[in-house]
This record gives sequence, C-alpha cells and structure tokens, in this order.
Amino acid sequence: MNTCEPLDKHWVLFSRCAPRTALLVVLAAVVFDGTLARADSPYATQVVEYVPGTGIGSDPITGDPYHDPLAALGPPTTDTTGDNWFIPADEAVPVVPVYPPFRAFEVVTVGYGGHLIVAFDHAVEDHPKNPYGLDFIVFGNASLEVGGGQSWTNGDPSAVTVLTGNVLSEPGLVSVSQDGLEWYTYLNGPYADDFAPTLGRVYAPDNPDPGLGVWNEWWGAPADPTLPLDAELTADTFSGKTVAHIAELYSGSAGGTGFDIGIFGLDWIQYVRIENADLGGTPEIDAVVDVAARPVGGGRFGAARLDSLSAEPAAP
Ligand SMILES: [Ca+2]
Ligand SMILES: [Ca+2]
Ligand SMILES: [Ca+2]
Repeated sequence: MNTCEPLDKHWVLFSRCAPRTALLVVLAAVVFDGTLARADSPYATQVVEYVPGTGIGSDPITGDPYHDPLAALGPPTTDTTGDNWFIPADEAVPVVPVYPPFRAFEVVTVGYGGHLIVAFDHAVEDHPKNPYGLDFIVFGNASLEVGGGQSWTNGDPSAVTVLTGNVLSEPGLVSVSQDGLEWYTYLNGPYADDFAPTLGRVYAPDNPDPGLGVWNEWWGAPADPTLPLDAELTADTFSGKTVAHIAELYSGSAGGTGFDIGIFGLDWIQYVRIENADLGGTPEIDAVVDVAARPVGGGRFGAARLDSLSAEPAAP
C-alpha cells in the first residue's frame, strides 16, 4: 500500500513514490495548507503532511489524543506540567531528562503506519561551523529511566540519581528532502524520539528563575535548542549521575537527537519526515530545529560525530 518503503540498505530516493496528492487519497492523510509563519525561524514552521497511523494514545490529564501535528512546530517544550500524581497538573515543571513533555499540546504521536512531514521556512544548511557536524535536531519525549523506585517530584535535582543508563525511547525513522519529493533516509539512525532527552532549562542554583515559583531553587534560563548535545555524551555517560549533574553536562544544550545532512552529500535540506517504521513503539515529536552555526565546537569531532552517538563514552 505504501509505495515509499525503503528499497535497500542505503539512503533511498523516494522519487518513485506516488505523488503526494495521490498518497493523501490512499492513506486518508490530513493536509495542512499552512503558510510560512515568518522568515528564518530556527523551528519547523509548516506541517506538510500528517498520517496519524494507529495506536495514538491520549493525554492522561485531558484525554485529548496526541494527534495534533501543529505540536511539532515551534520550539521544544521548556516547561511542561505536573502529572496530577506526584505534582499538581497546574504547576509548571521544567522538562528534565527524567521528566519529558507529555501533554497533547506539546507532542504529536506518529502511530503505526503513520508519518509526519514538516518544513522549514528556509534552507537548513550543512554548515561547517555547526557543532559536531550536526545540522538539525529532532525533539521527542524520550527519557532516562531513573530506577531504584525513585520518582520525579519537581524537587532538588541533586537528590535524584539516574541508576540504569536505559533510555525510554520510541525510535522514529527520519528522512530529509530539499523539495519534499526526493527523500534521503537515516536507515541506520540516529532516530527521532531517542537519545538525548530534552532539558528545558539550564541548571543554575545560583541564578534560578523566580518566575517559575517560590519552589524553584535550581532552574535558570531556557536551554538552547539550536545547540546539539556534545556528541560524545551517551546514556551510559549519565548512568550513576544525579539529574543536576546530568543537566550540567548538557552545557546549555536542550538535547534532542542531532542529524548531519552532509552524510548524504547534501548542502541543505528544507523538509524533514519522521515515520513509524516499527522500530519499537509510537514516536512522539515535540519540535524540529535548525542548528545554529557557531565558532566554538564546530566540526570538533569530524567524521566520527554520528558514530560517537552509539560509541562508548570518552574520557571526560
Ligand atoms: Ca553537517
Ligand atoms: Ca515517546
Ligand atoms: Ca511541541
């Protein structure tokens, strides 16, 4: 039924796929005829196509299904809410790697058989000064498993230690395109809704943001979603460390999964597609972000940058 399945073990040209309009009829897709919000937003600005697929869950507080693709536009979630279990639902809760965004207005699910295509309002470049060679970042709602019967209660992050090194992820297959027709797929990863979990705010016990509430003694300004996580950091790096220490290791980055478009020989892309390829679960998408080129750290790890995402952690 889907004529766009990958055809071999390498990146795939989807130019032989049926035209998008035909796919819409076949798959009963929802099309959003959105206009570009503004020029040069670092965030995806347009939903080109969303096929929800099956197995879409719902917000545990409101019951709303996770099927609003507009949740994938704009910046990733900085503060989510309480879960009405350990934390009241009306309390702002900074996203941390052990407490991901989970509300239906924050993330959209790509169900079984589903996919989501978003577009930027500009060309996302394979810029030589992009940190670690990574050019765009997909934010989902993966998290680090805490373990040991601990719970996140929006308290002191130095009092909660990540024990297992496990990532709770639902990997989505990612493709990129310049024109929305010819696609290049990261068949061997990295994947959407996988390492690294989002960090909403920098750990700043000396300068906490008073706007969050009198309880906040730890969290400062929003972390930078245009800065990839150091490509040498892995989930194993974080095992045995407190949430506070992990947040420090993010070094200002908001995390997410970084992608290098240079591996396809492309100088730029404008479209990103996330599909459920039955790699495990139903991925959530919070945001898709253009990395900001910057002088420090650009290309620091050269060609090893992507492999290092799954490699053993380097010595600090
Ligand atoms: Ca690159
Ligand atoms: Ca997820
Ligand atoms: Ca979002």
